[in-house]
Formats: sequence, structure tokens, C-alpha cells
Amino acid sequence: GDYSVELLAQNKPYNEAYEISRSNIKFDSKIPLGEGEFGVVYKGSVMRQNEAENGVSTIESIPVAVKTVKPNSNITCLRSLLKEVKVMIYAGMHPRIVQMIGCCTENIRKGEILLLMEFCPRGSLEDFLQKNRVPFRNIVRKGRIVENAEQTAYSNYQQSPYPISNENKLNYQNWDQGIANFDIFQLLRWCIQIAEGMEFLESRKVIHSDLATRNVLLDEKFEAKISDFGLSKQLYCYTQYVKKRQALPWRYLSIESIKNMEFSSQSDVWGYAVLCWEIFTLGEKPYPGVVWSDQFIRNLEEGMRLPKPKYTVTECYNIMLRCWEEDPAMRPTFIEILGELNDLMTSLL
Ligand code: ACK
Repeated sequence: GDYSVELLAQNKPYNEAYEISRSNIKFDSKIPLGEGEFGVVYKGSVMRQNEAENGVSTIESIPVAVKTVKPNSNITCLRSLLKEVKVMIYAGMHPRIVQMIGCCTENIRKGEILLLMEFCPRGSLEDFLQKNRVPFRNIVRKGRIVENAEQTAYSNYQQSPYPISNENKLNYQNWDQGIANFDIFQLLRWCIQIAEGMEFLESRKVIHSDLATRNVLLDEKFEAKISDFGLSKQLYCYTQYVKKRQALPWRYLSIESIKNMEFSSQSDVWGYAVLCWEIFTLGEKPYPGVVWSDQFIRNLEEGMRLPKPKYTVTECYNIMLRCWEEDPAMRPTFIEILGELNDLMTSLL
């Protein structure tokens, strides 16, 4: 494979056009939206001045997610965040990729970088799936999509003359906010949207290496956007160096990634299919109950794969199985996956 693009992005000077002054960045809360092992994400806003023709300028406040490293972080984390910035700039814009708004490197000598990203108000796909299992509408029986027992739950809820319990309010809040049907077609739409984003990244020779529903965010219209790319590969090597392989997201990694730390668009295809498996199980953990051991990789080599999810059709599971071919060259590319999923969607509708 040709991974020189990553090196290219990394060795490019930081593009000053993306620099945003610290004085134009506001943190909305000291409480983070969430934190990973290396970074912290806050809700914030960026002030942007728009010059009008009549000379009167207006100030616009743009909601953003601010990604930064924890104070006193290891230099590796800082380098990785800077690398993520460069890869995001290099990759360019796409509607299925969380957009970078800018970056603040003013205080880089104090170990601070602020990466400003488009804010995705509906949170992560993982969260959505796990919180909306009750109102999900379809199940698959004998390879066919049928409505499940909950099919009328939402309309009952809407029409109910009785006071609504807080629990039900929570269950249905997404519907009240505008998603019409949470059914198998919605699951398939997300798979297609993510494949579109990955097809773009593949064409730009950018490897994600950490595809999972926790790294897919939902915008205002509940459309999927891929986030957290570019930073992982390097951190894996670091993690593996200081810790053990159990610290890696091994449930999502291809055989060659776990064994040899080899990452490529074809290993992203493997991770993508695990992501699809999460989608079609409504956010189950892949290989539940399994703990890391060398036996896991031997099992994969002997052909063990994730079972068919409860909420998908055979055609879709067959695509997933091909994404889990041991030989990376045998796996479909994202363009092929996208074509097949679109055909499947048409045939099911
Ligand atoms: O599941 P969440 O609410 O969505 O918690 C995680 C957390 O920050 C750590 O990654 C949230 N997050 C990350 N990036 C964004 C973003 N661009 N817009 C909204 N939330 C985000 C993520």
C-alpha cells in the first residue's frame, strides 16, 4: 500500500489559514462532553466577524466541539492531535465527515492545542442506538423484514390520552424532535452514509483505523458524520509500546492490524463491517463476554466471525462476511460496498 500520504500530511507545515485567535473561542461549560484516553471534548463557540457591504459588520457565534489534550499530557498526545489537525486539513471537506472549523495553536508552547470541529447536536450513533431499542420498529424473520410488536408503540404514545411517564418521554424524545421512523431502512441509510464518507477518505488515501459507532456523530437531521480520524494509528503503536494489545480496540481490528500493526483502507473495510454489525444489533458490543487473549486472533484465523445480527437481512450479512476476509485484497472496496448497499436499499423498498 501507499501510505506516504499520511507522512506527507504530517510533515506539511501547519496551514495558518486555519488559525483562530484564542480570544474568539469561548467554552460554554467547564464540564466536558466526553473524554477519551487521550483527548477531552468540550462544547464551545467561535465568534466570527462578517463584513457587510455597507461597512456594518456583524458577529456570528458558531457552535463547535473543542477537542484538546488533557493538561500535562504526554508529548505523544500533543503530536497526535496536531497530526489529526493536519490530516483533517489534508483530507478536505465532505458532508459525511465531521468538518474542521479551525484550530488554535497560540499556546502550543504551554502544551495546548484547540481543535475546533462542527458541532453534532444529536451525539454519537452508539448512544442513539442503545437508547432507542424500545421504539425500533422492524425485525427480520426468515430473511424478510417484518414489523415487530412495538410497531404501534409510538403512535399509541402519541395518541395516548393518559399522562406519559418520564421513562417513555425519554424513550421517544428523538421522535418528538423529528426522526420519523426508526426502522431497518434508517439503519441501512446510516451504513450507506458512513460508506460514502469512507469512500471519500479512501480516495484521499486517508486511513481512519478507529471506525466504531462511538466515532460516528449525528447532525441536526440525524445524518451520520465520521469523526476521530487520522490520529489512531500512531497512538496504537504508542499504546502497544507502553501497554499490551488488550489496550487496542481489538474487537474492531483486522487480523493483519492486530498481528502486524498493518493499517490500510482494506483494514478500514474490516472495521466498517464491525461498525455495521453494531448498527444492526442496535449497539451491542462485538464479541460480548470475550476478553482479550492470543486465542482470539487464532479463532479469527480459523474462521470465527461475528454472528448475523438480529436486525439485518442475509444480503447485508453476506457483505459483512466479505469485509472480514482474512486476505485484505479479497475484501470489497468502499465504492463496491456503497454500490451494493444502494442496490440492496432499492430492492428492499
Ligand atoms: O457520545 P458523545 O456525546 O459524543 O460523547 C462523545 C464525546 O464528545 C467524546 O468524544 C462528543 N463529541 C465529540 N465530537 C463532537 C462533535 N463534533 N459534536 C458533538 N459532540 C461531539 C461525543
